[in-house]
Amino acid sequence: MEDSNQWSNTEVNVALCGISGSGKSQFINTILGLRADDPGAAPVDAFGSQRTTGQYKHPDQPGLIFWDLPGIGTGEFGKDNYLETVDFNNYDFYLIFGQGRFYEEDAWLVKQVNRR
Ligand SMILES: Nc1nc2c(ncn2[C@@H]2O[C@H](COP(=O)(O)OP(=O)(O)OP(=O)(O)O)[C@@H](O)[C@H]2O)c(=O)[nH]1
Ligand SMILES: [Mg+2]
Repeated sequence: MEDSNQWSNTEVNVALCGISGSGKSQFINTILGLRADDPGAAPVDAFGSQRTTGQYKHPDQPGLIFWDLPGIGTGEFGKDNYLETVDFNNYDFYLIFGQGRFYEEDAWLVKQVNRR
């Protein structure tokens, strides 16, 4: 019989993308059961924007890895340099976070994910 837990030995890389301030880092902390000021928590910021990608392993499923990407559309990361900067091709799943309205960046991200 096939081992029904086989999936848990497989590495799954989940990219969290979306505009700055949409709650990507906060979502990771919620999944990990951390508060923003706990050690190992993803930095959450009301005003600034994140510049680097963070890697967070699920505590119970180390093969499940969340990648906290910098926000798109901050001026620093626009459509021209975002994909290369965040290694957009290198993930298995993509979660697109939106905030308030459906922006041009959201539509563009959907298109990029569909292409892959
Ligand atoms: N009310 C509310 N505020 C939230 C929620 N998620 C995040 N925030 C707040 O929104 C702000 C930005 O959250 P972050 O998680 O840092 O957003 P981000 O998408 O990681 O932003 P960048 O790293 O700049 O791309 C913080 O002040 C959070 O406390 C939510 O679900 N509800
Ligand atoms: Mg962030």
